[in-house]
Amino acid sequence: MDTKKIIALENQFGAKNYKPLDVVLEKGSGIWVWDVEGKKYMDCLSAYSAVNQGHCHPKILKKMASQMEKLTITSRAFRNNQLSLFYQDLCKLTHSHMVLPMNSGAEAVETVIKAVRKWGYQLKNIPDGKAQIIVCDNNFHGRTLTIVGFSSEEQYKDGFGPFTPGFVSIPFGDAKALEKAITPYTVAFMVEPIQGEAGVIVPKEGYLKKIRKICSQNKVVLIFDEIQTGLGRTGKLLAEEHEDVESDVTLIGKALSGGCYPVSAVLSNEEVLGVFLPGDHGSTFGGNPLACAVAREAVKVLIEENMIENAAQMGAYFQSGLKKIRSPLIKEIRGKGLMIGVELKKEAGGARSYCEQLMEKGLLCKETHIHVIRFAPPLVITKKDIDWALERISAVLAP
Ligand code: IF1
Repeated sequence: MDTKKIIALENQFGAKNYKPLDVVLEKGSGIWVWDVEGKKYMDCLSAYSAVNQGHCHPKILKKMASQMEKLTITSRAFRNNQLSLFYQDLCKLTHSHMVLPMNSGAEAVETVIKAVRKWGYQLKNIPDGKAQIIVCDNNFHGRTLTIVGFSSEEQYKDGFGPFTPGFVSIPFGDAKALEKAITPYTVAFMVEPIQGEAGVIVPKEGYLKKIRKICSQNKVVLIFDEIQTGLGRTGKLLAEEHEDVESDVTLIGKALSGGCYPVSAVLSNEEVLGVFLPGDHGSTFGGNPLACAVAREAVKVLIEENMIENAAQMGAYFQSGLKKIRSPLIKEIRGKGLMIGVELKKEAGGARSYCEQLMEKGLLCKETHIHVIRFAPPLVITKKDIDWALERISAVLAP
């Protein structure tokens, strides 16, 4: 089937909750993907950072295939021999004390919300039903009802209420606002170290340190949602390392499986995840041996193949190249490592049409928040690849 027919079929039977670029992909390797007509593209989105290790990484695939032939799922009614090793690997790597495995990012977020509420009732003696969690304006933490309920994006909520109470939202990057918002009922502050969906918003240096201090002083659990920023994307294993800060709980997902499988995890100190008792929480697929084996290999590859250092170096190179483009359309270039946003001026008329033009030239990327083009290629990208990308980006933005 050709591109047109496939799109028609999709439009006939599929729910319309997305408006993808009209490219139909069928193959991928490293930073490259191919459409059904055989046209080759550079992937500068990485499935929203789910394939940091590059498409179809041979070592991850090999591990997945071999585990698949042995055992794929046990449920948590029984133990499996991969889960404990997954725990051990993640704890060693991130200095966490306890791990809870889930599947999607949103599930990891839901999990931590339950955990910190229970923590607040048990360890902070908050009266039943009063626990409050502070989040940030323009956050993105997923699509479940509880999560969209504390989104500041009207479309994410419109028509889907009623929502879960118990959330307060403050401006991102404003430590004083956090101090002011804390009450005796506050159990946690949840924040992305760099806001992704909001348009790659990097807070001022020192913000993470300040919020760490405020949370500690007020006995508030600090939760970093590193589902997008984590696992090398910003040039560190976790973005919190840029400011040498340790959260109480960190959420990871997406690239945790190298894009092969949905795997997420709540990484925590002993106190927070320690509140869960048998029966309090769970998931049929969470912690299954296939997920654990794939995730262990995906993390191993990230480290052994120096992808994190490469993200730091290539990110700096990509950003400096973008800054050399003399375009009247560009308002600002920002980001960390290979999480890069190019904000266009209003006169440019929105980022979407530039993404479409880049697609024509063989480069796939996606607009976020109308005016921002996001560039987030797999972390295996080289200088030569970036030069190739910059040529096309400059042809589109500075014709
Ligand atoms: C979609 C954006 C990215 C996330 C953070 C939790 C989750 C996400 C920081 C939930 C998910 C996604 C989901 C995807 C688009 C997307 C996204 F454009 F919305 F902003 F990545 F940049 N925390 N992000 O970024 O994880 O449940 O999806 O596994 O289509 O909604 P999930």
